[in-house]
Amino acid sequence: MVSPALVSSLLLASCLVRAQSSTAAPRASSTAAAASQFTLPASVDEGATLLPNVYDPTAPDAQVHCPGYTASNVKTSTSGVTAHLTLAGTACNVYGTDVQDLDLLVEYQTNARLHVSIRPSHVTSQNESWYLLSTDYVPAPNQENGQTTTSDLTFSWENTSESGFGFNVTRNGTGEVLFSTTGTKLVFENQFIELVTHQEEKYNLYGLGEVIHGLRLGNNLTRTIYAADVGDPIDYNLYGSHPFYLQTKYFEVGDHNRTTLVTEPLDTSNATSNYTSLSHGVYLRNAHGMEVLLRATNVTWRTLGGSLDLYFFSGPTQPDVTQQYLNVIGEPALQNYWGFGFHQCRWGYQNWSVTEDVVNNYERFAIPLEVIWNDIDYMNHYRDFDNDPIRFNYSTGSAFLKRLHDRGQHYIPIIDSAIYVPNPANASDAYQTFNDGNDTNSFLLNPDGSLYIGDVWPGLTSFPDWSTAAAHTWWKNQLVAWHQKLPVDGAWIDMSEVSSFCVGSCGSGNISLNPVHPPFKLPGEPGNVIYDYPEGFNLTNATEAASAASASQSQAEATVTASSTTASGLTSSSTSYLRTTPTPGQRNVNHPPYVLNNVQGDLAVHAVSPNATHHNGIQEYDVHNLFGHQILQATYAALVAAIPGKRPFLIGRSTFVGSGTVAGHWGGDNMSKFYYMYFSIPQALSFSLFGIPMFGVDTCGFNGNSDEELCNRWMQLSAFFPFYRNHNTLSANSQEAYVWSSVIDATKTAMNVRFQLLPYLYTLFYNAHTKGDTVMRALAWEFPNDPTLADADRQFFLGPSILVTPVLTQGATAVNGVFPGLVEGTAVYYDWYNKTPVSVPSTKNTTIAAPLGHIPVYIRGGVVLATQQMALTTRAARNTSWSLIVAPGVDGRASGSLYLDDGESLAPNATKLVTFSAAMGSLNVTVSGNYTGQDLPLANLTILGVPQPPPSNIVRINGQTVANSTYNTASKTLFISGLEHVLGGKVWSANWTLS
Ligand code: MIG
Repeated sequence: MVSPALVSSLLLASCLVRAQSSTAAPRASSTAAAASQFTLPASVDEGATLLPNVYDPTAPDAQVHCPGYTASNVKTSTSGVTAHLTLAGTACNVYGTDVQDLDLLVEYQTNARLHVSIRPSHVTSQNESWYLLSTDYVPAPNQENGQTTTSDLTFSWENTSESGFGFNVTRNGTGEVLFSTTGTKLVFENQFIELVTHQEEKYNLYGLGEVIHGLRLGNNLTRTIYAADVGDPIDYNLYGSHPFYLQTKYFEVGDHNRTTLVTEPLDTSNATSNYTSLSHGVYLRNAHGMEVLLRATNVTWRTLGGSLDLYFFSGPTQPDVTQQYLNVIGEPALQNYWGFGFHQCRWGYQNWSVTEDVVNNYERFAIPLEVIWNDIDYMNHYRDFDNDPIRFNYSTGSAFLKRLHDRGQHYIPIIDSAIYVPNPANASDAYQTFNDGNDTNSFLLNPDGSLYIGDVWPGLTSFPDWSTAAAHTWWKNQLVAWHQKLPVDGAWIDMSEVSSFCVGSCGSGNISLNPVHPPFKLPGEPGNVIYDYPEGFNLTNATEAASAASASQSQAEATVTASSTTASGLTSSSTSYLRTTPTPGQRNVNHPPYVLNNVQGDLAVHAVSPNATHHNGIQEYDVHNLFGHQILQATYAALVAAIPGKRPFLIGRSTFVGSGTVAGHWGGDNMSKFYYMYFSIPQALSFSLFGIPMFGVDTCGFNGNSDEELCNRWMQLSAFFPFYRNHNTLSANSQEAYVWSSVIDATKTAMNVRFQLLPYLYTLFYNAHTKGDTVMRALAWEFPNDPTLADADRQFFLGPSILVTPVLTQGATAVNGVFPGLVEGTAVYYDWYNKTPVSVPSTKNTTIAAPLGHIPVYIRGGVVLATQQMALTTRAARNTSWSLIVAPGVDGRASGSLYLDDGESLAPNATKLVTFSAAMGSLNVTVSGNYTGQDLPLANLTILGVPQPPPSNIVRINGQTVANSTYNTASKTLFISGLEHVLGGKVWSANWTLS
């Protein structure tokens, strides 16, 4: 096994090369940098050497050592159960101090939602309240109309002499056991909770994010949940925390007892529709660092604190589970229409004119660009709410933003989570944002009540304390005041895990050194040049690849020499690990006895230390995973204050349960590699389950250089993700869509589809916001009766009706994919581009031609799509005339809906809902609502899959002849144009019927 500490140092090294102690390095992106800046030594960010518990052969097994609990005083009511749990023997104190007495509360909250809470009896809101996750931070749903007699689920329990108290959650009707702890011991300590559950072999779990992994989590994975600032390592903890899973069980039809689970890999060529599935969801409402151990026949939950606050959702389908979950945690925010336009960003647009050049280049090449972004380059020495006075001054910027706004374009800046602490010895270093926060007690503290000082880009920094109302007000005031100087259109929140580049409060005695340089080199600084390219770059760009490879080799040798003095011993067999043992009644928050498999090792590495203290007394240890969520909530409120009445555009890196109610998310620091392009799909689908549909990744890749082929494929793939942004790291080669001519064409081709589908995408978000529907969907969710789709994550549906089958590998000219239901005769598909029905293949897995520049996209039959046309901005696109595509399903019918409003008001005063239903040669359009802003002409209508020309080509609307139809024998489409004048050129102004 590779040492985890080494893994994390390698991960860091992929982007950030550690600087040697005390050598001054120039600032990569600030021309105003002080030449003689102090560089923090690399050692400031080195924590204790720890061996994760899951890899520690000497770690005690709590199931062996601990006594479990005994239930007593059990009371049953019509809506639930209460009981007392008492430690069933001598305390084991294995990774903390055992809690003697627990309260069990079981609530049948609704017929689909069961709540099981186990918490210490002695805890109150005053006394060790950290055991309970405050509803101020994360809502907890209440008892509604559920009853034991009508519930879909049943809770049962037992006391055994072997293991004490255990419980089962069973699905009524089928009798399936969904969750079972019986025969295992409950362990409940002040720094460690363990709940072991039984699973059938080859169980299908999804969710438990954030992680870079295939969609189906598999049966041998440790899912650590602890917010981490790290560049997208595979299978480790990452930025966000989502302790929720979806489980799907497949059965054979006719197996009414649901006794035989379908788990074997099935022969995909002849799978028939003789299967069915049932899904349920489990949510652990706990914000502590935790681990979910997925093993062959067990799933074990371990947390570093809090309580067991479990919610079970009965489904029985994935859409049901997601709706039930989002009903508890909050449905996703309705997005601005313009947020669905194309976004260009990079780290390294050094000033306003470089930034505006990018905008102009997009225009020059006639590629739509909706939003231009700036990274930390714009800041005055990396200080929030403070622009560099020379490179990004306010007057030039305001004039630029006015030009953008006049053209219907927008501007989004990054905002970092840490706040610079000015050097008290230097009056010219004054920073009002810090002073205001400090004066209002808005920052995190050391345990002794002094200011906690860490390190991020600007140097030594403080961190907002979101537990205080004052911090929210201060943050809002800062953003509002800054917005008056520069009318930005939204915010991009970074480093919110919350990141700090030194272990502990490293700056308390060192403020007079500020501003200091981080303890590593930024990309592009001497000794940290990017030589990495996508897979296959040596095949397509041999000469450039060869020189990059030799340069990269010499850099690697230099780096090894430079770091050997500090990194020695990391892999040596004599490594001594820090192991802590519990002290009765006390917690060790910096080094808890149970060691998570944290990607950064020590909990304080690249993060604010667990013993940082909030003004309400709570330690960071207990709320670490919430910082990223709370800064999004604070920023959402601040944006509403700065831009009244408008929906905030907000993207965050660290998210928690419920963040989708205020923000979207990007996938973080991926690499310019084909395999990261693949991972964007399971990452997006997981965020569908988490209720954060406004998701996209750094298109063309963040770390490393991109290339023409990868960027070509990726610009096309991301066009089908809700959040569509190209973003790049500092000093990597440019990768805007106009850099390569084939990418220009490929981008326009895919954007053309995206723009036509914008009204559909917007309607999907409306349904997500109002009902908890998903936007990007796994094939398994749309075809729950096909077990072969259980791990399908190289294709996806956008909503129910658009199937995307992208090329994800280098050098390919074709892609393998499935058309779910096509062979079985339960679905039909039409090629997006030529609208031709897809012919039924002889095998399920089909090879689809996909030369560079072509992304296969299909319409799944059964839908009526209302489309508009591509324009350079969504504002212009919203004013183009409409088209309708009628794509019949296997039964010859099609239906659809269209939601319209002004696209930006928080509470629109007028909306419109249009519904379509088509069958037997006629289409009914029903309109409700008062919004008239998109009552524009209908240009044409295309009916797909028409087997032969209709007997008459006369087209009537509301009985009146209006046009003729044209039949195309090759594509089997019926095309009707010349409809511009129907309904006076206002197609959604009234109901109508076409025949
Ligand atoms: O890792 O602000 O994920 O998108 O460009 C450096 C600089 C800090 C991390 C973000 C990335 C952003 C970068 N930031």
